[in-house]
Amino acid sequence: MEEESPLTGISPPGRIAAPGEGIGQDELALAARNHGLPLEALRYEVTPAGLHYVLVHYDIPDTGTDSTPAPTPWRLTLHGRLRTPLDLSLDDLRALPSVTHRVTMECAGNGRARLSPRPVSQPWLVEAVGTAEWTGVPLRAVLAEAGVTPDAVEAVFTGADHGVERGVEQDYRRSLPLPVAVGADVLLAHTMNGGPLPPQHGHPLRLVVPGWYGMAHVKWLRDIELVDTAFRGYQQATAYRFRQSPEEPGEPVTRIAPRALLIPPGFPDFMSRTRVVRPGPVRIAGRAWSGYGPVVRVELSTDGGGGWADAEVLPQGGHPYAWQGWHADWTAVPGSHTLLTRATDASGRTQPVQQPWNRGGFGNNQVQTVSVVCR
Ligand SMILES: Nc1nc2c(c(=O)[nH]1)N[C@H]1C(S)=C(S)[C@@H](COP(=O)(O)O)O[C@H]1N2
Ligand SMILES: [Mo]
Repeated sequence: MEEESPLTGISPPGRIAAPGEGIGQDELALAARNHGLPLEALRYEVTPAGLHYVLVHYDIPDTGTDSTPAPTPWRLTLHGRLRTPLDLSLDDLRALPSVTHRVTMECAGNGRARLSPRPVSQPWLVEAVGTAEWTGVPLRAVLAEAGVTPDAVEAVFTGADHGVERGVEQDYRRSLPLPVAVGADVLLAHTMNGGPLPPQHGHPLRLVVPGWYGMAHVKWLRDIELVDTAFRGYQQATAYRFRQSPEEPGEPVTRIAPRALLIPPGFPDFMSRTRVVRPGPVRIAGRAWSGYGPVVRVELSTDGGGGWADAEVLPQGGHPYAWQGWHADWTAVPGSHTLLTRATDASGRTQPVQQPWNRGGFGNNQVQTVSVVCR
């Protein structure tokens, strides 16, 4: 594995915004590159690929598209603690038996921009989510072919993208504990929603780790190394840890905390995004998901969190890693209203009304609030 070499003076250390400090040009530049799911697109059970949220740390690497071949043919290498290292082409992978999983993916930084004080990074509100049908080869089948040796403890996944982050030059690289990597549903995905992966979603191959936050789903996947000690790279040991202070090692970010989102009803005001609805019955619908099992309860508040009523939650319908639809009926009366929704999953995890603050702004599943004017 390549060394991560320190570099100074390029990107500032992780920073917390001062009280009242607005979104800066640096955050705006990230937000303009990395788009969220327009909330009205929650109407689609499977998100059309172009509406799925996008998060790219560095640049989209030149791995070609379906119609434009890459400058160098793409290969996937598997090496390290394996009996038989493998070097596979896309055709090799496409020739293997494939499966399809419908997976809701969410960025671990979703909700970050709502935190106070705000960790300065990609400033998501609540929209860093999408659901796609990923088709590919189960990773465990390829690992079985290569023969993992008994001393292997983790699999390290490397993307074709390269950049520098807080002074550390690196390829985007993340690991999974071996028991997770050989889980039945972890995929080497070459197909998204029935077509080739779009460039921004990892063309031609990405890892899909159902139930885990987005950072684990390594895009433009070119290398898998089986290692006998825990990987300590930047995206594992420095980033994606739950920490209150920069000194502590922190806990790793792994599975997706529960969240419900509602499709903002009525029509929006252009700048404030405040919704306008007419008096009378309004159906409120949305989606809810968790990386810890099915969502068993969704509640809606139409008075800013004073009272909560149960919504009807649709069953998972054979897709254990996809969001579930829900709906509730509301009778709107003239005036201003604040809608809130929260999900509870089968493990008993739910969403806080108050923010769960940490330095990286990870896993913030504080409830969504939507301002509505009825007129
Ligand atoms: N190689 C590589 N893989 C990556 C990233 C990246 O920057 N480079 N970003 C990760 C993060 S933080 C997220 S949230 C998801 C986003 O996947 P999407 O853009 O397909 O929605 O990809 C993950 N995989
Ligand atoms: Mo992310």
